[in-house]
Amino acid sequence: MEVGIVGLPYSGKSTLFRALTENKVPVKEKEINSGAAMVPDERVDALAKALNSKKVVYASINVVDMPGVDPKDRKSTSALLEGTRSVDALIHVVRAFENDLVPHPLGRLDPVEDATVLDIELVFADMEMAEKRLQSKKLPEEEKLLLQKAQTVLESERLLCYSEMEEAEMEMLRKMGFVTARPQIYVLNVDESVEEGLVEEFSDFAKNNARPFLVVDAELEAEIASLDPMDRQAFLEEYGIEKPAVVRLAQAVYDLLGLQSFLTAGEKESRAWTIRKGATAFEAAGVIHSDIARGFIRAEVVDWQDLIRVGGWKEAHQAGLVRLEKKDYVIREGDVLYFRFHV
Ligand SMILES: Nc1nc2c(ncn2[C@@H]2O[C@H](COP(=O)(O)OP(=O)(O)O)[C@@H](O)[C@H]2O)c(=O)[nH]1
Ligand SMILES: [Mg+2]
Repeated sequence: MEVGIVGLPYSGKSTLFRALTENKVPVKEKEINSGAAMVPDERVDALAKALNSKKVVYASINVVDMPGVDPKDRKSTSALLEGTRSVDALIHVVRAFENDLVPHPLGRLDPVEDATVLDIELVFADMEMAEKRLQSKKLPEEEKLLLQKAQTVLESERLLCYSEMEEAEMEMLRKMGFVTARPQIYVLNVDESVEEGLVEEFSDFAKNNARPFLVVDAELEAEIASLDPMDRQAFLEEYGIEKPAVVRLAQAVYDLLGLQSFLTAGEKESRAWTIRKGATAFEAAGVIHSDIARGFIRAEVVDWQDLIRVGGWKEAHQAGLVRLEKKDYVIREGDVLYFRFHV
């Protein structure tokens, strides 16, 4: 899974990227930065402790930090498109902090207006792409009709994803690289001096636009993310942050894209994996390895809390807590799976 961070220049995109990737990826200002964000998961930690796992592996999300879209410099949008080709969703960062050292590119603080300006820039970028594609000589009729339909939406200054386009059409447009065919999550980047009215106004705006919305202090979270993991919790608590941005954002992305996690646990490692909601045990096996899916016999399934309570697989079997499920079993959030397979 991959998400792309978009926004106006100096909204805090790279700062959020640093927070999400724990400052482990060097950031270049005018380039596309890409790296993995590990999603801390207390269930995995607890499983690893209970089962003495040698390794802990969290689910990860690939994050792409895009150069800022400058409304005064249209050329930058083509660079942006390059980075968004493969992403499943966009994190739309909106500036809500004052900082005299880094002036706002439009010289004022107005998150709602900024979000609207950026959306229009994305619409322009997609219009350009639609025009370019329509110029191609050997365009199949079906594709031409789809592109014209997309053009009509874009010309009315609407984003493809929030229009009457159907999901199958959207899927094709995403494959072609249209940036507005990707769903968005707003991140309002605040600092501690932000006025409540500003947050409320933006919250209403997000609701009206049917987009999930998080308030993040990116700079503070980037600083906390550079601390030793053991020290982070205390700082988060001190600043009244219940969960780090990466956890909140991952949850929002999962909800937005209809994803969930399943777990595996043993002596070797305890681990969280990402899968779509409604996925079967067979699909889960395939996420781990194609051989496990191919040779699938049965999945042993136990709830993570049950497994921790009894202390291991053997004990869980003895207590009758482990179910044997077939290929078509539908995975539930919190399931710990062990696959029996034969290749
Ligand atoms: N005061 C303040 N400064 C911030 C905050 N977030 C980012 N900045 C600063 O704003 C500048 C631009 O941030 P950056 O992440 O590079 O923005 P980008 O252009 O969107 O990638 C940097 O100097 C950051 O330190 C914030 O919440 N408060
Ligand atoms: Mg940047």
